[in-house]
Amino acid sequence: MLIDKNAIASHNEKLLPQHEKGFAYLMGMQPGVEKVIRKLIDFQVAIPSWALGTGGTRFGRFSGGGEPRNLEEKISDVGLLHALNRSSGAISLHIPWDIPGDAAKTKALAAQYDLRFDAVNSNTFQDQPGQKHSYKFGSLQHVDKATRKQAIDHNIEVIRHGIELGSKSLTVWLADGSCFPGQLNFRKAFQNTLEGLQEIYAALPPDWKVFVEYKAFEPNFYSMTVGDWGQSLLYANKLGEKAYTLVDLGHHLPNANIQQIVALLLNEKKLGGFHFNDSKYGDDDLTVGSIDPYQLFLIFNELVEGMDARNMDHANDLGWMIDASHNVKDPLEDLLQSVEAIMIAYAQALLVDTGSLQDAQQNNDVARAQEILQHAYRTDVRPIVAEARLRSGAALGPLQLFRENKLRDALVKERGERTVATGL
Ligand code: LRH
Ligand code: MN
Ligand code: MN
Repeated sequence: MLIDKNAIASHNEKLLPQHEKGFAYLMGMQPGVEKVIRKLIDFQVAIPSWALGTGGTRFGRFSGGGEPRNLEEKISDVGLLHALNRSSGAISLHIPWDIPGDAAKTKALAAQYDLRFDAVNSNTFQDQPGQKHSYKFGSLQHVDKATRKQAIDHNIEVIRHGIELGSKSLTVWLADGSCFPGQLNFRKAFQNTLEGLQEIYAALPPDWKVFVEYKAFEPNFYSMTVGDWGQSLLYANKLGEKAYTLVDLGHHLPNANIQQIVALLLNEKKLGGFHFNDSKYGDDDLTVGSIDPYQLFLIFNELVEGMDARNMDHANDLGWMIDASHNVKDPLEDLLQSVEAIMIAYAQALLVDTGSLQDAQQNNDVARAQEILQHAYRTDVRPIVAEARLRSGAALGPLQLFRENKLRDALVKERGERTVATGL
């Protein structure tokens, strides 16, 4: 491990006087802070194994140094993040980008860093070397039965890996769709996809969930076979109670009201989980909260309100994951920023005066409703988030500590200048 408890303790000691001032001020201003801290400590966000290296676009990729060269090193990177913030206690694998050779050993290694395995992800959007049938024209939707079967078998294989690692969910994202009018019979594509998903569903262990992730466009630009939350919900409803919709924040058309989608899916008991990121144009996969932190807060506001109304456990009843790509930033720094942004939005949502908001809504007092929401949003909750970290043994300033202790330099020294992690 690149960072030990002593390094974290001496970093915290240095920052403590300043932190205590900010925290004491907030405690004096805001009721209910202790409850928020307890919830923040429990809340964990999974890190995707494919986001630990530099991402690229189709125009280029500019790798940084010290990227993890294999799954063991990826686990070690997530372990480092978790040691710094104690909020990244899970890793999500994309198969076959990351295949555990020896599952028991991989699981034991993760446990050393206090990590568990979150959802496993299948990949039928790329052809792999030696693969018999191509996914050029789709996978589960394909006109050819043998290609569909290959995609189904792959998903079942991914479930098998997940079982060995202790995962409890499979995320299926399909690139299936069409690029031109006339290319596809929409009804047949839907039916084939549904039948494929049904076979995959039948292979799920009883305590597992399957998340059907939707996306409006890319790589197909005319139609996507799971293109929006309505289509995903159709599949999930037809599949059964272990099937849920997964919301990736970047997968909507511009200006979509994601918070309303979240509220309604929760109400239908069909919201499974999240892929957090931010975007300005499309599936930009930018740092969470970097473009529209207010939307992120409004999403969390719906989550907290809806989950509380259903007596759901915030930390465990939904799958929380980041799905981002880092083209110009250090991936580990970017991930620390994303987790921090999630914690801030969650803390702000927990501070919303729900009783007063309901009262304002009931009385059509629109201005007051806005004031109530924005009071929470404009509260600087960073000392609360930092206090939660302090109490769980993490760093008061994870990013600052990462830089001060030159942890990237240490990784470069260990792994080399030119390493390229698998992923997008
Ligand atoms: C598709 C997606 C999906 C994939 C990941 C690599 O855009 O969001 O979740 O599995 O990116
Ligand atoms: Mn995603
Ligand atoms: Mn995406």
